[in-house]
Parts: sequence; C-alpha cells; structure tokens
Amino acid sequence: MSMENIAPAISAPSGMGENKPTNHAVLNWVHEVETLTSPQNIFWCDGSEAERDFLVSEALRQGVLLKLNQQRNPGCYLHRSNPNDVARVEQFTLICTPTKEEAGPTNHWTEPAETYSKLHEMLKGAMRGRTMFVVPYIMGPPGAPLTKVGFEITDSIYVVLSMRIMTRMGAIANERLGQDPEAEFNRGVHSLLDVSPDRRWICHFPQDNTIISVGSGYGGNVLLSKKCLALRIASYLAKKQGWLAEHMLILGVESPDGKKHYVAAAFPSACGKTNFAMLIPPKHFAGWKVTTIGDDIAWMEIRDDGRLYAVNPENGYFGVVPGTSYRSNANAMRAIEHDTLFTNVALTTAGDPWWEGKDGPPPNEAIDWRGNPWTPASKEKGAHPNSRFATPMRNNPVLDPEVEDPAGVPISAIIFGGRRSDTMPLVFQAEDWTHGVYVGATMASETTAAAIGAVGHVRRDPMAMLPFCGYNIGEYFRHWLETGKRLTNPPLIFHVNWFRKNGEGKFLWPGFGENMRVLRWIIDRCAGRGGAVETPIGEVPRSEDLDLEELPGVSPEQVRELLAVKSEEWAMELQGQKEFLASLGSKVPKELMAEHEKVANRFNR
Ligand code: OXD
Ligand code: MN
Repeated sequence: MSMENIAPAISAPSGMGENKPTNHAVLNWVHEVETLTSPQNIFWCDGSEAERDFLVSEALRQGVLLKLNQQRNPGCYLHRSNPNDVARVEQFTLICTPTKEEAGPTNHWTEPAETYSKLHEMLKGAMRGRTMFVVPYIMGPPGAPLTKVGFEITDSIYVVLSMRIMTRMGAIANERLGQDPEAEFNRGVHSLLDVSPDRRWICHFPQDNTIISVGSGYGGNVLLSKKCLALRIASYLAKKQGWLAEHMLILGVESPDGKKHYVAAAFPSACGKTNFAMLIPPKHFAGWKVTTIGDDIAWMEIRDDGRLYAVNPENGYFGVVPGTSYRSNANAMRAIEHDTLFTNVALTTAGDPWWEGKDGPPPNEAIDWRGNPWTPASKEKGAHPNSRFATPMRNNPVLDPEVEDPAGVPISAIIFGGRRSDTMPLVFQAEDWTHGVYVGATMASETTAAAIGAVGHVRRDPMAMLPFCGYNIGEYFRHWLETGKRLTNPPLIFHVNWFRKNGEGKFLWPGFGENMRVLRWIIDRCAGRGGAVETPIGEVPRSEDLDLEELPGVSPEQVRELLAVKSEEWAMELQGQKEFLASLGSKVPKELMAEHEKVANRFNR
C-alpha cells in the first residue's frame, strides 16, 4: 500500500535523541514496535530545552508548525490539523477488555486479540521513512504515591512537543520506573498513518495498561497521557487499586481570613472547567483568592484522616480557545501569551493567533484554521470551535503553590455540573454521599464541539465520565459508593448549572468570575455556615443565602428563576434519570435506584 509520507524522518545532531531507558521491559516493547512499524530511526526524548528547540525548528521546516509573531507571542506556534481530524472520535474509541460486559453499556467494545491483530496489520511498516519518537513521562507530582509512568511512541513531532507541555517528560520517568521489568508503566503507541477517518481508532487495553491510537493527529486522540491514560486506563487502575481518577478540575479558594478550601468539579468537555479553575473573583470579593491545581483531571485517594486528597496528574492545560478573552478569563489569556502551542486557530496578517470571542474587533483579514483567506464577512468561523491551546501550567498566574505536593490537597467539596437551559437550579447540595453519587451518575449536559457529533442536545454524562470511563459504568458507580464508605470525613457534594436560560433563550446568570458567588456559598456550607432550604432535589440557597451584592444586571426575578425547582420540569427530569439508569443494565447499584425513589417521593409528599 502506498502512503504519502506526512511525517518525514528527521536526523538528530549527535548527542541528541539518545535518552535510551535502561528498563528491559521498555526496551523490549520499543523493539517490538520498531520491528512492526519499520521507522527510519528512533529518537529517544529527554525533555530538554535543546531538544525542544531542535524539534521546533524541524517542525517549522516541515510545516507542522507555523511561527507566530515572536515579539508579541514569544515561544508560540500554530499547528493546523487535517480538517477531517479536529475533535475526539467517541465512536472510534474502543475499550478492549476480555469480555464486553467489563467494558459495559457506555463503551464501544471489541475483543482484544482480534483488535491487536487488526491494529498490528495497520501499523505494519507504518513508520517507514519516519522517525519513531519515544516519549517517557510521568503523570502526577514527582514523588507522589499516585504518580504513574508512561511511554508514548509516536511518529508525530507535534505530539512530542505537546507531550512536553502536558506531562513531566524525560529522564524523570526513567528514574521513577527503575530497573524492575515487572514495574507498572503504560505502553502507548501512536501513529498518524495517513490521517484517514477510515483508519482512525483509539484503542485501550486496560488489562495490559496499553493504548494504541492510529490515524489521528488531534490532541484528545493522540496525547495518550490525557484522556487515554489519565482517565480511561487510570479509572480502571483506580478501581483495582482503591482510588479515583476523575474528569475534574481542582481549585483552591482562600477567604480574606486566610482559610483555604479545595474543591474538585466535574463538568463535561467544553463546559468551562478551565475558566472555573482560573476564576478571578469580582471586585466585591476583595481579599478572596482562587488558585488552580488542575483544569481537567483529578486523581484522588483517601488518606489516614479519612479525607479525600487530590493531585493533578498533568503538567499543562489543553484548553478550548474560542471565547477566551481578558473579560472571560484574563488568567488564561496571560498564560497563553507565551510558550503556547495553538491548534486550529486563525492567523492574522501581523502573525497573531485569533479566534472568535477574543478581545477587540476581529481582524479585517486573516487566514482561517484551514489555511484559507478569511474576513469578518466569511461564512466560516476563523478558528475551529474546538481549536485549542496547549500551555504549561507554570504559565498560569494563579497556579496553586501546593500543585507539586506529593500528598495532594484535601478536597472539601465535589461539584457536578452541566450545560442545562432549564430544570437545573444554579446550585444545590446533595443530602449525603450516596445522594451525591446519584446526582453525579444522572447528570446531563448539552453536547459541545469537543467531540464529533451533534452539538446542543442533552445527553446524560455520568460524572462527566461518559467518554472516559475505562470499564463498566455500573461498576464505576459501585466504586464511588464503596469509596464513600471508606471516607470518614467525606467532601460535600453539589450540583451547579451556569447555563439556565429564560423564556426568551437568554442566559440568566453572567457566569465566569461571578461564579465566585456560588463558590462562596459552597465554601460556607463546607464550613458549617450558609443557609439553604430543603427541596426534593436537595438543599438550595435562598436568594438571601447568596452574596449577590454589586451584581448589576441580575434582577431578583432572575435570581428566583435561577434557583427555582419546578415540579413539571423535574417530573420529566426524574423520568429521564430513571430511564438512563435502567438502560445501563444490571451492574448499576440498587442503592442508586433507591435514591431515585427517595427524590421522586419527596416530590409527592
Ligand atoms: C478535553 C475534553 O479536551 O474533555 O479536555 O475533550
Ligand atoms: Mn476534558
């Protein structure tokens, strides 16, 4: 089969690309992949700056990266993906457990041996004329008990440069792994092949701690550390090893009296996790500080004090660009001013990146994400709706000082949330852990551009893990319930909705920094303060329980609407929740159906 070589081999200067690990299990596996894929050469990455500079220069030469205006955007580059390859592909994402039942009703499953053999067929000779990069990395703070080692083999320079931002990459991984050939590490193999949608598969083999991804160059499909390892494989390992791997941001909130709480929040893709994690409190909240531990993934375990502690396994943020502005997220804007890799944004004639929702007027002319001329009159968007930045977490001006703490940070509250035009109040608190698990298990959100498929229809997305749980979702709920039993000092559980609309389809809540008002109520509840009323769905603040001072443009009527629990809407919602749980089969814990009954009965009282 002939295939255009979209990733021609590079030749490294001597002394570079030679960071060969010494663990024999790694060497044997790399050798197997080499034999299969027949690359022209192997580049063993060390994560150094010299290596980055060399790879950037090669990527520029090959057109994989375009240089942005270096005066105004130092260290920033633009990558354009193949227009057929711009988001995660859930229908081609497979969980290959020995039985279909282990993957469960929410995953696409194929049989492992057969899948390996199909993938090996596709990978045969796939790296001919290409360089095979071996990327060693760790997920989690150095020295943390939860930290995991992974290796990604790839034929994409863009992947290497992105992994350098998103993970702690290089010698640190070889050191952590050591010499023991039995030591746990993740094997990730990625090849662009010819970036054809017909041969695009993202395959997970949880029992083998192995990922094989072919035919894509888009971040979520190919930065194997992130969705593939840190969520799908990690969720499986977490269940086996007694911890939690979750699609959650982690933030710290410090009140003016110096008391600090950490909260973890699960929202589906492209629902504002990065914005929430970097929230800037409004003026009215002078003295309050919000700091970021992570913007997408939390690994959490119980410590001796019976509390849940979280670390962010990642080292950078892979955020949605459109809509990011100094108004919506000034911290993100400052983070992406330098040393950032943009994918699929527009390019101005001055060499700046541009996207819909950026501050200021749109440029009179630009090149769109596909590389075509663009003006404000164009029908197409300048930047793809799922265009992304990859930026080191060190760029974040409000990075939490404890982000490297191997012990993690204690979690006071867990927040679930989604994009819902109706039904869901701005915030409510679950009765207890089990009810909270029910709230998370049945949460729903309107779909976004983060995955291929229709945008804007409500889908149930349990704990925001629907596309990311690496095993049977019923067992996953069971694991959450079991974890609750082991927590003597559990976090409180909340649900939020920033996206409720009025009858005219206008958002009722300003969101962004003003979400601080909700966060404050949550923290008050954790501290044993903060009023609420009992409703059938849980405890909801009255408007006087929220600090709404200096919030122009939100009328008392709007606040009532935001906090309303309407029984007509909830009759439908509860029906939907019940049907959803029922559709997930016999592994769903009976306790969750019992929670459903409890809520339904409270409406009937
Ligand atoms: C992401 C996603 O990229 O959830 O974080 O899709
Ligand atoms: Mn995500």
